Amino acid sequence: MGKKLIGIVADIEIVKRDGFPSYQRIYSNEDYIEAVIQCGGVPIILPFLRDYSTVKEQIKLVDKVIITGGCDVNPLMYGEESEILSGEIIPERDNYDMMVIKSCEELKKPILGICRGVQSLNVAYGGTLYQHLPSRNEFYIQHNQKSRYDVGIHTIIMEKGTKLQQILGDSIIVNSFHHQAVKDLAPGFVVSAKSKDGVIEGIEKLGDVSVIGVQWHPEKMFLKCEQMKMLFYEFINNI
Ligand SMILES: [Mn+2]
Repeated sequence: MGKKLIGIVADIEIVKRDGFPSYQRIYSNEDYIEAVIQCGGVPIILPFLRDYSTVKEQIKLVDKVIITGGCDVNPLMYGEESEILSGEIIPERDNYDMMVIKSCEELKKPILGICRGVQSLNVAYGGTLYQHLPSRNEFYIQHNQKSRYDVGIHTIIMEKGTKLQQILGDSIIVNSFHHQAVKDLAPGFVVSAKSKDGVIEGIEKLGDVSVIGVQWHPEKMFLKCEQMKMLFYEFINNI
């Protein structure tokens, strides 16, 4: 068995520096790539495509897909208007994420959704999001952390019997760089982790093909945290 090919959804950067102002670049953060390499996979960056049949051909080339972090999912996609404190949306990324998820469903390819990735998964399968956690009094924990990216800031508790609990154990300290989160869970999914203020931090799809979403950024912690490394290792090699 050769190494698994892991598609990593790219993101778009609009250049603000001098040289080529407003020039658009497709890129991936290096930590996603490094996590895949160090956990035994072969990373392949997936640029946005606009046409579903082409996306499906693209996804046929990889074994599994990581849907990465990024800007907010367009609230119109779950039936809401953008609230004042909702963030930037990039329609090309929304369209692409949805087509990747549909392709993976049809081709039975596993997905690991990270941060925005878990939100895309939930919306793609019919769930909704909180548009801005600090607007709700019940969410008192710092989910958009002020500390360095590899610093764990809050606890999450795993639900018994979930894949996430098998990999990570009963609880773990995670970093947190999000102001949105899963609100109404998509049909066909279970919650696999929550923070102590009740924010959904992990979800997974019922069924044979592993579709797992996490709200934190394991790729920014895997060098220092063995459990985060195990999450990538198990996703790439075993589930
Ligand atoms: Mn969090």
